[in-house]
Amino acid sequence: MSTKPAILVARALFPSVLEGLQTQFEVSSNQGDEPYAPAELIARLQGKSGALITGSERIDAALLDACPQLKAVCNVAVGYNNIDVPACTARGVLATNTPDVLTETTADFGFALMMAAARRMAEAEHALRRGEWKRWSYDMFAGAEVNGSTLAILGMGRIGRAIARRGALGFGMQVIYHNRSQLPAEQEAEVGARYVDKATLLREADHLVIVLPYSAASHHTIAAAELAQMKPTATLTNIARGGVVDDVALAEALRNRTIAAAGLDVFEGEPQLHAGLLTVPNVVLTPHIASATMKTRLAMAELAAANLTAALTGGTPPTPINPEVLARTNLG
Ligand code: 8YV
Repeated sequence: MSTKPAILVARALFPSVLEGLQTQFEVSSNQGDEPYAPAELIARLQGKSGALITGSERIDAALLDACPQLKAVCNVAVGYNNIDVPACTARGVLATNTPDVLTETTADFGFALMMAAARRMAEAEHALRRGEWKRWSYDMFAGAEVNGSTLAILGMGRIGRAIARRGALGFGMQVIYHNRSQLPAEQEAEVGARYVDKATLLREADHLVIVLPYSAASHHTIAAAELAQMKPTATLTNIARGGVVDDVALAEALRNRTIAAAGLDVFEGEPQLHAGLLTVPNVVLTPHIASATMKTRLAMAELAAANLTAALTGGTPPTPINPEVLARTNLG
């Protein structure tokens, strides 16, 4: 019988990363395309010391109680609203995520999505595919100006700041932001970012980009009342989490032209989408791919594997979410 600790890899993984884990652990891995349903995840985790998971696998108190031998859950994602961190900490389970390695790639995508919404790229392409391009006109798919406009960022963490740099330094945008706390002066100075309250952010935004972590506190931070405060020419881009925006209210605001357009990579209840979003023309929709380049996805998987390996072999996990667990226990 193997003396290696047993781990579960919840989704099909890069072979190189899987092979690395197999040198240290007895690895069970999901070979299929489908994520495990919650009950199957619990069944598969029986006897496992660790798990390499994605943002789609929910780790809650009930799962942790059903898998008492679990020592570490390692997310291949920077966001970790799928993990009940206090429940992990209370049970001495280490949780880790993958910050930094995806920052620039995700910011690239957020900026591209904002530009696509502002310049009506998806709407224009769909019309072209339908054979509707017959002649030129001054206002044909005329969109909103990006260069020199006001970029409003909700959630000024690493990704928010990377988007701010793109806007300020590359496109001459004025950057305003709202965040739990104001940035240090030198970070604000880098892009000339101005801290404002939420009402000012909404009122002054030409392009609102949402990069806020999801939690009960940020649920529906943008709903009908907030959308009503925005300019009718403004765009909204969400690369954070679906629940931060009320998708029903957003679909309504797009239909009524309360705002001009939206770019959405994340949705409430994804992979299902609110039907209203599928029928309005002025929205660009992508399936949660802001971090999806092979280089970045590999870096995320490698970082998660490094966290898991360190956690179960007495090392120092590089990016723990609840490092207090390490101080209390000898996980190895
Ligand atoms: C992941 C993400 O691809 O890092 C995050 O928080 O949203 C994405 O980069 C997704 O969560 C799957 O793990």
